[in-house]
Amino acid sequence: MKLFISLTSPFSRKVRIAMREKQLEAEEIVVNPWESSAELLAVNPLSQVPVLVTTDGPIFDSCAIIEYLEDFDGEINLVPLCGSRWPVLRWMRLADGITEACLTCYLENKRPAEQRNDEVKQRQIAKIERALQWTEERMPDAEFLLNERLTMADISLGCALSYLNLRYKKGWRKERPRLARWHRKISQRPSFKATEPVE
Ligand SMILES: N[C@@H](CCC(=O)N[C@@H](CS)C(=O)NCC(=O)O)C(=O)O
Repeated sequence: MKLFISLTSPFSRKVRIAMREKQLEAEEIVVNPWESSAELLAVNPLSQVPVLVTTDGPIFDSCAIIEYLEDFDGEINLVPLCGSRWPVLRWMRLADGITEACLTCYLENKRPAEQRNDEVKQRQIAKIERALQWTEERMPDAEFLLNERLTMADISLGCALSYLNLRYKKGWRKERPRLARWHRKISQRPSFKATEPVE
């Protein structure tokens, strides 16, 4: 399998960590999705990463790729089929929502000053702040968010928080000690260490 990624993309990182945790291998191809190279467009007309190229064709969108991988290898399961399935999916979507809001702010900040829309930015910041508060209030003392083992809930939230470290100027750690402690710990896993965002 081939995995098209960018080294700062939090969505790519979710898949890279999941593959390492599942002990699955893929050749990682680093691209800049904003450049829309012919190589990337050949596998994803949306010009986005991640894309997993499989014998079933290219699969894009990190959540669809995770589903594919769960189907491909059910041995190390990261999205349970029953039990905590819905809580895992809720955490996954919450974490992706934080990431999407932060990405929107980042893109807004990259526009020329006279074109930036402060209303758009403030709305995204409010989402991030509310979601972080929601999370802080629900952080367990345990190593993992659900069950006694790693799930996509942990991977998605860990990637979202690392992305905030990279792009969210306001910072988030000071007022959320439980979340900061949990993030420090999960970031020690080899799969997280091997995929830290690189500019
Ligand atoms: N929902 C998609 C989002 C993927 C995404 O937004 N990727 C960004 C990089 S972090 C990208 O490729 N952006 C380029 C573009 O949207 O043109 C997923 O979960 O994979």
